[in-house]
Amino acid sequence: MKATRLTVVSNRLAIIVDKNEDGQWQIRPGSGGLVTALGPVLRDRGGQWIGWLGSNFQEMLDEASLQELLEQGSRETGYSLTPVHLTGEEIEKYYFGFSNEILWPLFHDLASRCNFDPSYWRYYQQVNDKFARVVAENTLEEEDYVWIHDYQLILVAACLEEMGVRRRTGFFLHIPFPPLDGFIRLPWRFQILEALLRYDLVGFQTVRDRRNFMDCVRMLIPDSRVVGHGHVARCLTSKREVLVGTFPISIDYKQFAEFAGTREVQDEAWIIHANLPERQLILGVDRLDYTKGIPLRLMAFANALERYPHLRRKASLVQVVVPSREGVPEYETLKSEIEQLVGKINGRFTEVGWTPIHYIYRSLNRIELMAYYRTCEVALITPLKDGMNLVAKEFCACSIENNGVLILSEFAGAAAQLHHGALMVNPYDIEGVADAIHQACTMEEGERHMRMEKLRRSIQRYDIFRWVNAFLHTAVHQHLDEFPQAEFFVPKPMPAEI
Ligand code: GDG
Repeated sequence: MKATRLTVVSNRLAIIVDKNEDGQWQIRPGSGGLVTALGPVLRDRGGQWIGWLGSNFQEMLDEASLQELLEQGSRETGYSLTPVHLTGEEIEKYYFGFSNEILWPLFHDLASRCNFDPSYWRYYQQVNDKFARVVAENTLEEEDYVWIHDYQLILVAACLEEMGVRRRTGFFLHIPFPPLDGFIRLPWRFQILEALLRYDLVGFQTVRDRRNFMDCVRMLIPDSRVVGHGHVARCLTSKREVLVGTFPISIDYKQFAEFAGTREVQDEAWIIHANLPERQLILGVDRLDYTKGIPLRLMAFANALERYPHLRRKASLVQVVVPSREGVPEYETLKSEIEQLVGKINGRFTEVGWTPIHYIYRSLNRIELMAYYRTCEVALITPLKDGMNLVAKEFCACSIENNGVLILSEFAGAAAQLHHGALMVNPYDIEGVADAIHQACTMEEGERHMRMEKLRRSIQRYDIFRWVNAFLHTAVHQHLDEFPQAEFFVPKPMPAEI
């Protein structure tokens, strides 16, 4: 039977609720990789997005006002917004604890940063169960395809099954899946693996992630077998059969390329270059996170200025750091480390009329971000590990004159697709990255064009719609177009005891 509605479930809803300058509550679009990717997919499709609002709004807003804001959000986004309310303690232990102090570092191969606090697990189970109950209340077996996203919600299908609720479910992991010798350290390794095997389809960003997952299943789940090759394989266990696929996520290429060509972006781009004249601009854009490799990147830029003095006055790094997980001590330490490095490097190299690093610590609005993509000659994207990295793809989509150069870490998921046109680097190799910076800044126009054309063609071909269609086709033999537009429905309020 065909599914007639797509229900997306993720930790956060794709919107931010906060107060405007006049102290009035407002609703506005969120940011981050998941929102960029899934917004265009659900837009105007009458689907549903279930997620946490990002703060404890029940205590600040009455139910009717919140409902009104969500309905306004639904009208603006084109899909229904169904909130899951979390308590302060749940946010602390499920979100900051289990998700971000255990799964996030472990899955990014940084096990030494994990805090395996045993109390976190119970909250992870409790919140996943809460999400499952909201899913059960707001979906129907025949109508909905329930697509669950990312590491915070691995247990949802298992919770639904334990509640005796049958739904068609798929799971997509946006972050990497670690190799066996990393994963095996997780005290809850069997529970996590078995929970992933309760979905009908599990999707990963890259072949490497899927291979890591299969290795773990083979080693840790007795009597399991993997059958088939290609981008989707079947994983057979004594209890069930699960499809396991590779689906590299992408962006709405057309929207980025068109927006980059608009007058407003062009004007903003002109202002940036007019204020930083006669130099090449190298761009870094990252959420504040230790996986993004920002300190090593700054050291690589300093190394380039040291070893290639002709780059001085001729190149500046614009490093945008978007605040993330504020208040977490580890992230505060990282912020200080970055700021000290920026100060040190600028102190060492600045000359009259030239500052080597322009450091921006805030979220840019869409026009500003597009203008930086459009106008910067080089993008320097050097995560230590990344599920995909959409910034790399966005930069290329916005390089509409085909003259940008992409420097990309071998450890970003995007490397598998973009390695033909990008300058590939090992982010731990400071001199290697410095050499790539020099190569990018001195590259002939012909080579820039040739490389960027290749990159843009590939991203245009494998855009976000191709990603969603590949996933849905594997899951329910349907394309996105086959999910008919529907009227919004009003989600049921959560029962008070949840
Ligand atoms: C996770 C995985 C995977 C950035 N600065 C601003 C801003 N952004 C937007 C970008 C981009 C998104 O945030 C960042 O996406 P990434 O993919 O680079 O990274 P994560 O947020 O860590 O995403 C990642 C992704 O999920 C999708 O599967 O690729 O590997 O870690 O879209 O445009 N947006 C605005 N202002 C900014 O200053 N408005």
